[in-house]
Amino acid sequence: MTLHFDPNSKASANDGIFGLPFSEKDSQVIYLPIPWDVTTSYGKGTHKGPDAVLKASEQIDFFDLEYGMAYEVGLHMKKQSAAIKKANLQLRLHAEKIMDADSDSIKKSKTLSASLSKVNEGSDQLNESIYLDCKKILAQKKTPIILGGDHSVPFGALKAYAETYPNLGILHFDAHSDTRKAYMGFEHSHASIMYNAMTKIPKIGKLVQVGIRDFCEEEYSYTEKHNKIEVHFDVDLQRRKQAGEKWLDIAKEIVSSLPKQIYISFDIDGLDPRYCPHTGTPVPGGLEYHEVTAILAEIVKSGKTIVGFDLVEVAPGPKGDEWDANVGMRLLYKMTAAMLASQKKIRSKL
Ligand SMILES: [Mn+2]
Repeated sequence: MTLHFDPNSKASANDGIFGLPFSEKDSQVIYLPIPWDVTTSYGKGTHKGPDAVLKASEQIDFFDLEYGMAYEVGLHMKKQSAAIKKANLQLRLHAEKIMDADSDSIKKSKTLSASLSKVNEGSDQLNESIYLDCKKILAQKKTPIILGGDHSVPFGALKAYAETYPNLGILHFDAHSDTRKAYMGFEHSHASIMYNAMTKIPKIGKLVQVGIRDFCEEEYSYTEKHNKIEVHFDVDLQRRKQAGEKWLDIAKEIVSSLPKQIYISFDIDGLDPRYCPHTGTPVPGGLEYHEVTAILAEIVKSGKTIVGFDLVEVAPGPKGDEWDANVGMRLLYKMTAAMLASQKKIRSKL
């Protein structure tokens, strides 16, 4: 393939993600930007994440010491859907009314109940459209990557991947357990993604959570009792490090608990909040960037395959502050590279 750009010079996001000129047809990896944060309860702005990551992506240096030149297989980001953007803004207004009310008044008020139904129906529609998009791309033997948006958006992708890869393992990086049955009446909120995945997608083989440090008692007992869920709580990981255990050994243990085929669902707030100060619900503690990349490298070395992933909850700071988006786009590129290396589509240097 002829590339009309110089990988050694600065890229421009006007050409495409990471400044790459690939069309969808010429690409192996298709990023789906989803500007959606309807049920985000605390910080808002993650619907602006995909744009911010795209803009920041012109800062990338393609050469990666661990994985070489990952871009060569073709990386392409689709255009954002205007319909999703519009639905997000409209449904947010309904969701805000619900968030301001208590559960009794929602039940009693017809307007509020109608608003809640609208939000739930809108979420179902989003899930269905992402599911169909992912199925289509997977059928072409390509890899759809969801770029959120809040953590409700990958549900359709999880379903499509679980149908494609039997006994799929989900590796979930997050500060939050995300296993609430429903959050404020929202059936598909960012706080329920893994509950929904494990109850509504029975084909998922296992869920391994890493960095978890914010959850309610109900979530704790749900994950403790569930025989397909394994949780590596942040406090336990920290304690083991403090006692002198090597992170590499911990990383190997995490990888060994996963099935052969792995989908990564990455909430940026799994990282220490200094990497993502503007994300919706930051929590102190969390993973170092290099602790994450060590886990990725261990997956590649283990011979297991990262079949796909998502990156969610990246939210840009005020104008001029590119830090959150910068970390997000580097993680996006790193995960893409590790995934392609694990699929043997590029040659790993590990
Ligand atoms: Mn989270």
